[in-house]
Amino acid sequence: MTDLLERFRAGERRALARLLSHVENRTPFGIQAERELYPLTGRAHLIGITGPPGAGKSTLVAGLIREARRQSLTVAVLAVDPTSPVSGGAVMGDRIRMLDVQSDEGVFIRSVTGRGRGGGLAPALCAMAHVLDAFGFDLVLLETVGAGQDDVDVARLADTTVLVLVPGLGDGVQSLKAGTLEVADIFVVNKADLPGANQVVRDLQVMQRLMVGAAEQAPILSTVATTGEGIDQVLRAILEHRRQLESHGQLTERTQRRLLAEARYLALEALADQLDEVLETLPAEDRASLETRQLDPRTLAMRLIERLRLSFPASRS
Ligand SMILES: Nc1nc2c(ncn2[C@@H]2O[C@H](COP(=O)(O)OP(=O)(O)OP(=O)(O)O)[C@@H](O)[C@H]2O)c(=O)[nH]1
Ligand SMILES: [Mg+2]
Repeated sequence: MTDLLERFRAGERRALARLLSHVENRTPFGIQAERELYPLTGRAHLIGITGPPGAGKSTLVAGLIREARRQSLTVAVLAVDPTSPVSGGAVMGDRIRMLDVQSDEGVFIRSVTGRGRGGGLAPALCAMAHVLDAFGFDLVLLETVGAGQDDVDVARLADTTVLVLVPGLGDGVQSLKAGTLEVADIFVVNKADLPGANQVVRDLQVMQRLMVGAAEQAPILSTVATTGEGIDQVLRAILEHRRQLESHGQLTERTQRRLLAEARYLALEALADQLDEVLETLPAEDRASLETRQLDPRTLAMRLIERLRLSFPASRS
């Protein structure tokens, strides 16, 4: 196993792939490796690409890879592929086949499924992003479908978050879930070749006047991801966003916030697991007293907290 870490440090891609699996599945070795590699992280630019199913995120990511390579930047991608094919979007692999990157050492792509993994998606993605960062990639792109709360949170785990919107979103921009717009550092209106794209841009401009925070000033860019139109501007805006954070002294604060959010996720997961264990061994009298109204749920909740054994598990399955 130490051999695997050595080969990873030597830049061997097969070692990277295997280590990612360990980290994704949270094997004891993966958890140990994460800790050992952590001091090597902090150099990569983490970029979240989020948006509704089928918005063209993967196509945009493929375009960003091409553009980044043109500038000699190395790129790793973690793509959370949809577990059901409802979106009509192709999986990352299909998009990437359009690129000629199979033999390019500067590109690494990994699909992450929502299933068959211990723990939530966000902490797994964070851990995998750390590994890619430690390996030395300049850019680490996280593609997630912005539909659930989990994904909004994933977006917060990046240095720069790009929200991809398209014409024809039902009621338009207004119908997006609360909190979705606020995570954006950059808005991309993709499928600008389709009717209604200009309306989405105008709607965003109107919304921005009502917003406070980063999204208030986020650039709004139009793209046709399938032809590559406008993608160079998206990459420029992404790189510029991080430069701005840096020059205004906000990068440190943002990074701290991001890493704290990651620690919070992990702590919450460990607590939830232990809570479930405590609940499993709950005395039958307690269940009965709840039902006979002698014990109220809040009082029981306090007792449950008292019974948590507050320690962190070595691994999780
Ligand atoms: N007309 C048009 N179609 C596009 C554009 N970009 C992407 N598409 C098409 O939209 C469909 C979905 O593209 P994907 O890149 O797979 O979208 P996605 O957001 O990654 O989808 P999920 O990962 O499933 O949420 C594909 O058929 C693309 O060819 C565009 O700019 N214009
Ligand atoms: Mg996709």
